[in-house]
Amino acid sequence: MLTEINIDGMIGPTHHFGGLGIGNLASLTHRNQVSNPRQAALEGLAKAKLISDMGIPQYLWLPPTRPNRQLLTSLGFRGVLSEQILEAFQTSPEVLSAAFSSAFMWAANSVTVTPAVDAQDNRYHFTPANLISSLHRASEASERRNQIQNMFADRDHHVIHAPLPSIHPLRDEGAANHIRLSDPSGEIGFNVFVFGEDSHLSEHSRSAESRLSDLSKPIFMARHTRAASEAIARRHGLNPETTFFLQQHPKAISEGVFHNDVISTSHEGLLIHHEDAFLDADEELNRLEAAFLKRVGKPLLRIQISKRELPLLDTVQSYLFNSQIVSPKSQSGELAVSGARMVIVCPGQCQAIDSANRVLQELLASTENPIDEVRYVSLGQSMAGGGGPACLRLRVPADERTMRQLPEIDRMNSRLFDALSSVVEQLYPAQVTLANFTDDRFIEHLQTIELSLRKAFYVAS
Ligand code: SUG
Repeated sequence: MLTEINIDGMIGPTHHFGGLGIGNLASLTHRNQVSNPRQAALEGLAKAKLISDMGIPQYLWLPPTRPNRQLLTSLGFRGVLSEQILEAFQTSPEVLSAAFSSAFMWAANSVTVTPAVDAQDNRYHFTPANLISSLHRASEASERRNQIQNMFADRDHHVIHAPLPSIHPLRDEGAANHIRLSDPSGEIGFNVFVFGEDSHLSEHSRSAESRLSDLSKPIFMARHTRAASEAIARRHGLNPETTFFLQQHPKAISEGVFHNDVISTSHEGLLIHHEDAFLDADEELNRLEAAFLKRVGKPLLRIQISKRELPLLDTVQSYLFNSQIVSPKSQSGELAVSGARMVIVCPGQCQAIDSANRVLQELLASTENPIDEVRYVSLGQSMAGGGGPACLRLRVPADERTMRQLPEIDRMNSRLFDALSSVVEQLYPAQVTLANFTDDRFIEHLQTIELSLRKAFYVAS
């Protein structure tokens, strides 16, 4: 029996609106607006606590150090830190924004993980996402690799790969574009990789005709390639019979669906996706359904939401598909007190947008799916950067051996929640724009916050 654990990236004190998210309409719209890191972090903690209170083991990753001085230096900004910052502010504000990025909070982009039961070598495999589509996220790869190595430290059981090579045809955005479906025990798994671009490793290997006929390109650069997904499936040693590759619909990318988890969601044997999520996917979806039926003995529950029910615009504005579907557990691992088999944790926006609200009410009313309850969470600050509940978390299907070695200190509980909330309330700034980063006192204060957060983990454990 595998246990789904969630790991959230704690939102950092430099959370701001840099407008750097490629194809991400919320990020582009909020560019340069005043952010509120305090509210952002409290909202993120409250969401993680809600999941933990439903009996789902919930872990947290601390924010990495900001500013990322190495990035400033590598791009040629010289002098002491304050000089580097000032020059970047005056000449390349996007670089300054990248060096202060809090985008690590969207942990769904951290890594692709597959459990031991899926692999030929019977080991866990982790590939930290290279995130090379954007400057502000690419340096997360090495930071994340360290965090994953520390958290999954059983070297005989957990293989932590290097991120894929940093070349354009191998763009990888991690678990946001990976779906693992399974039977209720989690032991029989099906890995579905979703890519935005059907790229070739070398432009030369494409025929001239295929290049000329490629008129279906989205208006935004697709952030994830087929070549990246295939490389991950290969290095993780996955069984081709239970591994699937789907292409994101270019139309959806053009309308602001920059990751698959903005247009499809899944949990165990349930897959909910929009009609426009995938391009020419019938054959691969049929293969998936047939493989699921054969191995699990029950059909995959696949629910397709039409664009009549939920237009693409409302899909992107409500982030309905970025909801987290969870199976609540009581302390003893049984069904939680509310009796709900599955709970869908949705962004508050889903309540306000009529079409999304109707889709949710229909899902709840239908007896054909196990979703019995909806919980709305307020994540205004994260949503303004294009990240809903599911973006903020990485799911790992953990086996008993993994559960035993996970560091207790990183696990969310009431004590840790109180300790971190208190640091955030007392020390996190409530208003941030790029100009704040040029203030030396602000930079010093960031160090105080970093130390206080670390201390909170130790005190609470
Ligand atoms: O990569 N936003 C992130 C949001 C990531 C959402 N994750 C998932 N869908 N899983 C991104 O676009 C905004 C940064 C800014 O506004 O400068 C940002 O990076």
